[in-house]
Amino acid sequence: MNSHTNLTQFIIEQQRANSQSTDDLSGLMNDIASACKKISHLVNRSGIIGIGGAAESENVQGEVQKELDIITNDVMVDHLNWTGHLAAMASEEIEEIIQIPAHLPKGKYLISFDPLDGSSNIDINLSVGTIFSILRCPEGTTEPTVEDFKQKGTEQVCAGFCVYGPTTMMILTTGNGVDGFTLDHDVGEFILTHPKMTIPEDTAEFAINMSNQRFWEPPVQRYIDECIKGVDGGREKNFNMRWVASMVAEVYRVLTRGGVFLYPLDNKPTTQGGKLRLMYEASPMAFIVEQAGGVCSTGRERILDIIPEGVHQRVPVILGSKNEVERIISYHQE
Ligand code: AHM
Ligand code: MG
Repeated sequence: MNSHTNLTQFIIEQQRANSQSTDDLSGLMNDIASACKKISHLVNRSGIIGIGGAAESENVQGEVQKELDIITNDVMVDHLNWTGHLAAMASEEIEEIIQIPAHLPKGKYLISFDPLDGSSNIDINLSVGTIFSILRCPEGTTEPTVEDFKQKGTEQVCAGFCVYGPTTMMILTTGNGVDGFTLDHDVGEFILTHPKMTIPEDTAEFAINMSNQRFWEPPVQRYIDECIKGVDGGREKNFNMRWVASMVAEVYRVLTRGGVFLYPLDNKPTTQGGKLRLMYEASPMAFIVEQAGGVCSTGRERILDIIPEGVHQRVPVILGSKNEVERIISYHQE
């Protein structure tokens, strides 16, 4: 492949190389790419067309929605519900499963998505993104329920995210490595610019919301304390810190230059089990991170091995460069 391979060509070539892959999955990935192009356009023009503010509603998590949370959710639904590739959808913004309207054909896949992750960053012009995870709908199921979505992350057939930053980028995996595409706005195509992305095994950069420090558990307290002390605290190097408060931007950074990203369990939302959502944040990111050679864990178990309890379930997330994440896991085991 040359550097001008576009996403459609890439998907078709992957499908030809993989007997498991089908026209349906290729079609669905193209539908998602179309939705993300539309969202990129809306995010870019949100200030001009006056859709960058808060909405007068809360989502299922009780979080205040932004106008763009609602609009981008509608874009995803409108692009995905009529093409015949999906049996049902789940969105961060909607409490119930989203069914395919009865008059439209149904397909063999289920999708979970966060239409606009990091939307608290919209009004300060920082990166936001769309995250998605695709599962097979159990065979013979014509009316999917929440139960059909409760599959381990290892069952994902495709996961990806689009980050709307200085450039719009789509990052994808179908279990055959991780590839990155840049949106060429002039021609409206995603171009393969970052083939076979890999996460360096070592890093000297961590990302965590330090304002939660007093709420963390001892293993995370210990790890971050050691990073901050650097060579003066027993580590062989000094560490740098980043926190964008936008998971898509953080995972993209980890994919390009390594690092660890933590949104750990803390004693603030212990009853919720963490902040980030399993099905449409942690699980797709875990698939991508593992496919790029990294590790993704709650500290106590591999994210991809969790059997979901519900579509909006929250989990602690620790992901990134292998050797650092394994160190954090070992602190949880001591
Ligand atoms: P959201 O889906 O409501 O945008 O929340 C998820 C985001 C993540 O992108 C990010 O890692 C985290 O929330 C930031 O949280 P905090 O503001 O507590 O630092
Ligand atoms: Mg989110």
